[in-house]
Amino acid sequence: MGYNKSLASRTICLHRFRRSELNFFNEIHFYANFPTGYIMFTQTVNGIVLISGNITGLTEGHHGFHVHELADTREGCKSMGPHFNPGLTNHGGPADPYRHVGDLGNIVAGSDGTAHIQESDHLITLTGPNTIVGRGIVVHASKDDFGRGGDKESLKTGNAGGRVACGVIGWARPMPPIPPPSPEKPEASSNN
Ligand SMILES: [Cu+2]
Ligand SMILES: [Zn+2]
Repeated sequence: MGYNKSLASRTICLHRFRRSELNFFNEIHFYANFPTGYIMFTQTVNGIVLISGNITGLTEGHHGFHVHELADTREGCKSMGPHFNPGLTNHGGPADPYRHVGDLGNIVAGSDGTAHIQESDHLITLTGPNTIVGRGIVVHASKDDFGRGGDKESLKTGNAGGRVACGVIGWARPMPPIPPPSPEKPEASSNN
């Protein structure tokens, strides 16, 4: 990973993804593959934020990937509120001229259920009014249609479906990306 050379400051965020709504039965049923991983956000000197990490335990295919307004996990990922949208615009894709600040598009999991994330964004920041620190990062069940779905919900959420994993965005020391914990042993980290 070559991002250290472009670090503006010690501004890496670290996330722990976690299945949002567990009950006893689906906990057992999906035990070996609930979504887990870390995402690092690194702000560079030119303001671009690099996004890197791996998330395992997903279903194959596209998953909407957004910064949501709140870091509130009292009701799992549900209480993280809507997409982070300080400009009060419609939902869009990451490359669209009008979009929510939190609209980071889709991540794509392969047949092994792992999404390798290595991208950048020009709108989110780790400082100032568009800061994502203290907010939530959410992975959805379905593909984000970038507001092109032709219905009201598309302009709000991209019809990305349920929230399958989320994490609180907070400060972390600069460090190389941490390999996600083995999905075979989720009980070691499921009690905090
Ligand atoms: Cu979302
Ligand atoms: Zn959005």
